Amino acid sequence: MATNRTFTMLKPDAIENDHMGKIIDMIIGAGFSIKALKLTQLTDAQAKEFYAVHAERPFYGELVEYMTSGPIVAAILEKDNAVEDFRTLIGATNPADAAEGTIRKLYAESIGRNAVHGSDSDENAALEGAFHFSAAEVF
Ligand code: IDP
Ligand code: MG
Repeated sequence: MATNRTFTMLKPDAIENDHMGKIIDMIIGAGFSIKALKLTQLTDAQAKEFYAVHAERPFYGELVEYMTSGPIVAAILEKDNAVEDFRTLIGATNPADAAEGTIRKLYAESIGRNAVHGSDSDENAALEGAFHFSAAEVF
């Protein structure tokens, strides 16, 4: 398993608010290289499966509705220490708690509509990347 890759989604609010280019620029500027990239929209079934770990949480329905509400950008990113460094770059889940200069501090609307996803482990990065991309789409 590649330990130097992570998976991200630019969420519907980021695309809707025209932050796609600025966020991708920040990601590349922070030293990540893009190994797969697509603009797509999650189906209800895909969003439910992707966030199945949160199925019992009170915000699950809201989360699935939001994540299917418009297009997202999905991407696989490569860098040394990719998972941890990307979580640092995006900041805390709630933008109110996110450090200055992080993607969520700059661009997230709220704890729910928080602009960007980042995998939380190497194992989940590999699973999430494979969920969104076929082998031929990954470089
Ligand atoms: P993370 O994205 O920082 O890893 P998680 O706890 O894994 O945060 O939650 C997944 C996603 O669920 C969050 O990014 C956010 O969009 C949504 N979410 C988390 N907590 C809440 C909440 O309290 N209210 C509404 N949505 C939430
Ligand atoms: Mg998470």
